[in-house]
Amino acid sequence: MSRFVALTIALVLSHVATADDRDRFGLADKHAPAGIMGDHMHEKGEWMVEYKYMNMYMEDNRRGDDKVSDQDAIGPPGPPPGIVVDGIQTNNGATPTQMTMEMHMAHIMYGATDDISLYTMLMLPSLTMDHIRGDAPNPGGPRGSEFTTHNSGFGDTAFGALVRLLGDDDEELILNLGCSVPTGDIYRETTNPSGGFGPPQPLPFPMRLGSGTFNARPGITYKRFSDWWSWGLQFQTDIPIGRNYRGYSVSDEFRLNSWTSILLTDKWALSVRKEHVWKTAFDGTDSSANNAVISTNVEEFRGGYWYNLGIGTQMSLHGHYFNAEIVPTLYQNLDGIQLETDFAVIASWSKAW
Ligand SMILES: [Cu+2]
Repeated sequence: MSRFVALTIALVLSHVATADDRDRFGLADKHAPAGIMGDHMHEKGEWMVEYKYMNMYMEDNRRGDDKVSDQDAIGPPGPPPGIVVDGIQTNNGATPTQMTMEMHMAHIMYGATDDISLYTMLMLPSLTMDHIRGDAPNPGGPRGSEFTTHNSGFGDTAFGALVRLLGDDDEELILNLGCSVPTGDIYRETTNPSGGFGPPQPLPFPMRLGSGTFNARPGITYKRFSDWWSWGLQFQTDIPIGRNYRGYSVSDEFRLNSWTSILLTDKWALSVRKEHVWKTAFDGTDSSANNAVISTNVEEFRGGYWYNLGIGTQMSLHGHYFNAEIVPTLYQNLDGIQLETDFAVIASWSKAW
């Protein structure tokens, strides 16, 4: 009997010891879901490299939170520039009908101290937009004919420092002192709208690779860890400083995220995330916006509110970390007329040493 008691005590003690020895910040939920950045620290001297991929799909136009047919998005036949419907200018020369925004990201992190991690992120966007033509003078084709534009290259480069303000065994508060530098090209021309016949036109706002400004990107993250689950809350901003050389600045952007991750095992987690996104209109006027014939050239048509849901999984496999998420947009209310966001997929591989 005493042997049984001794064995039981030994087993309980060993289990407690295991639970205590378990590095709670090193399990499958050590990073937030794939759509989140600036959420975790590295200990002094530790490096991390990550490749992250995102693809966002946008199809059909929306005015406020109402869907608009392609024909209504073009607007009634008439001379450019544009026709006002319900107080809102529509397209006239052409309308976008679909866009895919692909992004390749290279992310490097380094633990400068146990409470300060430095990071940088290189972005390679690849943007494709399909359109149909209106009835403005279109040497490229008649009303209803289609054309596609494409752009890719370096985007803006993000870097900054994450500072741990609070941290113990089960919670963390992390301040993100982030910024971006304007390495992305904001002026490229195309003759696709006119089928190669007309003069080159600058690509419109959503097809540009960067903001053209230095941006401040402060953010703050709170995380709480339990034995088999964790949750987090993050407020992250992206605010252009001044105006770019073409005379405008992109949206101020604010994101509020909350998420919960559940550990199925120490190496495999599932997550649910809710995201609110607010964007303001662009400021200033683009000196190259020679027409307002298409909604994607209008500074006032860049703002809005989006509510996204993220369903994700994180996995730790032989020192490699995988993070994937599918993010449908559940609600959106867009300023003016814009392409609506349908969903995004985000996936990453990372390794720390
Ligand atoms: Cu990291």
